[in-house]
Amino acid sequence: MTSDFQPRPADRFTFGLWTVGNVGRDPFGEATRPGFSAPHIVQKLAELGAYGVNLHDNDLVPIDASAGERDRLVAEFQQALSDHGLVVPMATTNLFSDPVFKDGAFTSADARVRAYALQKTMHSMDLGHELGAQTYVFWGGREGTEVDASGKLLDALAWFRDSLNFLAEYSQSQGYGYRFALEPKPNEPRGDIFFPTAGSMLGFIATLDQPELFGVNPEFAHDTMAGLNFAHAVAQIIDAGKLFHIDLNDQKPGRFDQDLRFGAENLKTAFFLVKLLEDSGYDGPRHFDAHALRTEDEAGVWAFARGCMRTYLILRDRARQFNEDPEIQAALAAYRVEDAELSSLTRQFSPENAQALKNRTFDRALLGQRGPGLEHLDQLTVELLLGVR
Ligand code: DIG
Ligand code: MN
Ligand code: MN
Repeated sequence: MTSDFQPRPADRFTFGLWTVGNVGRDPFGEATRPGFSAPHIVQKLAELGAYGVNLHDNDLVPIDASAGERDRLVAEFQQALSDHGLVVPMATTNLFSDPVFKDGAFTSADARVRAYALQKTMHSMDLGHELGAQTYVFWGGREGTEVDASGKLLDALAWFRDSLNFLAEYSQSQGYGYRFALEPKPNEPRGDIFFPTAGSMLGFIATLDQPELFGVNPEFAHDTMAGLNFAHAVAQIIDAGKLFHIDLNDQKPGRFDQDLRFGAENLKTAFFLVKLLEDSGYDGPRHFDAHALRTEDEAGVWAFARGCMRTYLILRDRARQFNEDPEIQAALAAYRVEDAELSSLTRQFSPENAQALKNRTFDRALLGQRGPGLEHLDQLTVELLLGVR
């Protein structure tokens, strides 16, 4: 059956209001396209086959909006969601745009800023709950330093921990039932951001009061910026049972965070990531935290959004082909060598197993001569991705 690669809500593709609403501004230039209203974004994403839309508080409600303005904007957004059948799986707080957060929010050296960040986040959690969000993301864009003489490297970790413990209790006291997803990034906008990689977040979660409420929201571009293999990072997060959400996009290694269209740069890594998500049974949203190139107009924005989803679907179909390809599966079977007797000794420790293993003779030279067939397997994979298998 040839798939039409037409995105459908069942595929669970989501975009943030800030992604397709990106106006093309960058550190060296002004906006190149108009912003869109939240209802317009909802309508267009629904037409493209998306499942949902995510937001920071201030993507929908300006930071200085009156209570009446807030309620009007929320009502209009909810009406559009209802009219077009989109949901809001995830919400988060903008703790990075306003100058008050210029030296951090939860990790600011100013206790008043840390307290204000907690207040702003509680209001944002209230909004997210009102919109039906079940996952709450923390991306600490300003939680970092340019000057380590600040002396807060350990204090910052403690302040961040205290804030997350406080907000987890707030969610429980309100009956919100949030699961929290921590998003790592190595740098930008800060010179160094605390908790730079997925591994950093996994280690930190274990130090929280209620670690079961916390997972990771890894982003393709962020681990790639750090020179890491994103599929490896996601595998470790899945192994830990902590893939609570995921930000998909693309990135040219060694550059600033480009938030490129999914599959625009690293097709092979994108393929192995999609295969990992699908083979592992990940059933969360496939969120594209990306934006159209600054060169694009509105038509380019929607071509970008459609491209993110189509590429995911095409790679998902290639993963199916990979799993059904007899030659690839034969190469994979040949790659692994099983030995029932040795496995019985190594599977479970016992003094007897240890002694038997110590007494065992291994032909190290023979073992070292074995060719695993990885060149053959990788070429088959490349040919599958190039569409000649
Ligand atoms: C940047 O990658 C961050 C912000 O866009 C947002 O807070 C988070 C949620 O996707 N990703
Ligand atoms: Mn990013
Ligand atoms: Mn992100």
